[in-house]
Amino acid sequence: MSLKQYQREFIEYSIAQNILSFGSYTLKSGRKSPYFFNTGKFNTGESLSKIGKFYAEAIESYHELIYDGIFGPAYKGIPLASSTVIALSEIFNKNIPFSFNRKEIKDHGEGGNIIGSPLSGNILIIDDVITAGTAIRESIEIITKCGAKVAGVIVAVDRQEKGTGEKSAVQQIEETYSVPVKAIVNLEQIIKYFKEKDGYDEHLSKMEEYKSLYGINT
Ligand code: OMP
Repeated sequence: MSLKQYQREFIEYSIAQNILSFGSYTLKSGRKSPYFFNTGKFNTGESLSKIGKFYAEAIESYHELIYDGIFGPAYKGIPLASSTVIALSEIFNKNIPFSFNRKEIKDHGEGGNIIGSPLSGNILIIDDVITAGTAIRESIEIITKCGAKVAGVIVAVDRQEKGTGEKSAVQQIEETYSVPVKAIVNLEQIIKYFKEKDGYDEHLSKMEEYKSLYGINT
């Protein structure tokens, strides 16, 4: 699987900004990982503008993503999805409705847990990272409860890890809900990038070791 220009730029920018970092991290799943991708570090005007463009380019490149609206789950999905709809408008001239949820129950004022465009039609979920798929399943539930349909999911990084069985979380979600799940890049592509560059041998061997423990066969 060759890397497209925007995927290369995405990896380079993420490393330069320490958004993709290396060390020892305990994941939500309890697994200990030698790398972590933190979209919370897209925390300046420039970086949000860039991440919006990376998502928009990825969405445009996957023709199986057919959607009417975009949903960004609280909290990390909200700035990601808002940056993406801006990029879709400015670069691709597509004016896409956007909504997000609040985590807290609100019983006064405008009420309801969905803010922004009403959730209806085919909704594309934009989220940060997929590991075991728990966060994505929660978003799918929110959308279907509102009576809308999930058109697909796009994340920044697919870590390509086994879910509850031998299949990856992405494969399980695709099968269970019959929706496409895509990423700007996946672990295999990050590894490929490192193989092409000098100076990443240490990261590379740790990532490959981690992949052999928790990764799917790619
Ligand atoms: P799952 O719900 O297991 O798919 O894990 C995805 C969530 O884990 C993300 O929404 C993040 O909150 C967090 N996460 C990262 O942000 N970056 C990583 O590299 C790994 C994780 C993680 O904990 O698995």
